[in-house]
Amino acid sequence: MAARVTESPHDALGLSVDDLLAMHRAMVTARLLDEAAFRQNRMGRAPFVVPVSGHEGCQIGTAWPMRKGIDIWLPYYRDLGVVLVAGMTPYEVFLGIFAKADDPSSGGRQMPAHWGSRRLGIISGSSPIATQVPHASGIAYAAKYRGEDAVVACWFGEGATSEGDWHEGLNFAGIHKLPVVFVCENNHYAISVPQSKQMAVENVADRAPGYGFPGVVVDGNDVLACYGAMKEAHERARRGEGPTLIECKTYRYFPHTSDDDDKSYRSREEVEEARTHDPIAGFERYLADRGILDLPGAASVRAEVKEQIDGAITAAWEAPDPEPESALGHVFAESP
Ligand SMILES: Cc1ncc(C[n+]2csc(CCOP(=O)(O)OP(=O)(O)O)c2C)c(N)n1
Ligand SMILES: [Mg+2]
Repeated sequence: MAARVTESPHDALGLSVDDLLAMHRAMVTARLLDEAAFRQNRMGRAPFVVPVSGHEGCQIGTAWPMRKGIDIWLPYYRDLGVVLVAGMTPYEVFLGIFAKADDPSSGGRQMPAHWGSRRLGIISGSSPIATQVPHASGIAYAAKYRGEDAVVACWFGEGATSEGDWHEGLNFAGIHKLPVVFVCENNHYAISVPQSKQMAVENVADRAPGYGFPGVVVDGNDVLACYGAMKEAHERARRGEGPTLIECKTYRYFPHTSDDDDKSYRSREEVEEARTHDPIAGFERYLADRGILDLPGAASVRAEVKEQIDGAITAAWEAPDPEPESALGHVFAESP
């Protein structure tokens, strides 16, 4: 019997081998940058870091269909992978971590991981959880009103969905059929609070029909599944059919931030079990099975990325600090 040629999931999604390799590199960059940032924290050089490890599949996958220079990004603090796809460089990330003058997010004046970039269309985040959600709906309303082609994407954790801002933002987006995609990175904890103490439903996505648009659940550790869900939601938004809520089930491997001790609320066994679903290892198996990237190939990607990150750390550490006079900038009204 002749062998049947089966189409790979990435073919069906219209992704080339170059796309897959670039996605893999972005995931590895997020992971290694995360680990390096944590080391800088333990060395006393980075006061505060927010880990991404475990979320790379859902972040790279959902960010990938976004069009640079056209679409608008509203990430939350954990979205290192999202901002890397948007075009932020490891050097810029470390400028923020070290609070340097050229940090694109705030010139070193906000906490790290409060991403913002005029150049990249990333809207500055505030610290209160879910405040980016009504912002996203408002920006999407403006885009629709002006007849622009922009799609707005807004990322948040499942804890954010307990906030009033979240419900108001989704309700408004549903009423006006806005071109916005809401992406929930459900890692089952809001710092120490487990999902069961935050909501009486199993899936955040189940709430979407209550606002009049579809909600989909995807395996957040499967970068291609996340890409596929976002691609469809992005196309739907562009067709004028309104919002989508995508819920990516995932897990964070490190504590909530460098200031958290996760041993107080989850067992080591639970974390180890979650690590067996590592999004990077899973994607590397997918690539190896199809002869796209073998083990030595993956190792050399890691080596190249590590070198790039080491260079970024050295350069960012040596970059100038902000002038003391700029400390109160953007705090009080300034005379022209
Ligand atoms: C309105 C508000 N309440 C509480 C906090 C403190 N806080 C910061 S992050 C966080 C957890 C959010 O969890 P989730 O949305 O699931 O995202 P995750 O950190 O798990 O990725 C909390 C409670 C805050 N920043 N804002
Ligand atoms: Mg969470």
